[in-house]
Amino acid sequence: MISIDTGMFVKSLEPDFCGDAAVIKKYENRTRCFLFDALGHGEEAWKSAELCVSLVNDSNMIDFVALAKLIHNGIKAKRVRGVVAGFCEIDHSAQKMEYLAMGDISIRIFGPNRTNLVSFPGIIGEVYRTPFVRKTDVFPGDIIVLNSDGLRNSVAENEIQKFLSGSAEQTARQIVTNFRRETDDASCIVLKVNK
Ligand SMILES: [Mn+2]
Repeated sequence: MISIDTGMFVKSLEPDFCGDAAVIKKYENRTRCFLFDALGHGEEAWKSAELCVSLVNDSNMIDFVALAKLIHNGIKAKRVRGVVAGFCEIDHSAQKMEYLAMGDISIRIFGPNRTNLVSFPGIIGEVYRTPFVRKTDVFPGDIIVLNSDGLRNSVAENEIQKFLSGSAEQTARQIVTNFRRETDDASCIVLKVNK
């Protein structure tokens, strides 16, 4: 049975409104996380991000395809901006992760089993085709990092390695602080898999 140390850090470009949002939910035997980046930044992007967070909070343990569709419909109904998003769920006893990402959200696994996970093309609320959930095994030592495009996409592996020690909270904060572009909101979720 694994345990998960979780951390997140979100840094908005403008003081009052952030168009990126991160949610982590812990259950007895599962950890779920959700990262959203609404198009652009500022108040209009913030409205979309807020809607996504409230939909996640209102829908306990909903499957990810249904959640993506729910958010797609919610955005269209409220006529707010589209979002890109990444969702992960780790089953602690099965040591498996399910994930779904749409658009420019990066999900990577660092550690001995270094992998870039695949995102579906599209924008939830705008250019939407039904995605599906993918699965992967997770192992103690894995560090799962989700981030928005507010971080430089050139973030090199050896550069990021320097920030992977310490708690998940510290890692998330350091990744955002060191790699944010400063032209967009920036966000990062870190899940550290422990024995
Ligand atoms: Mn962005």
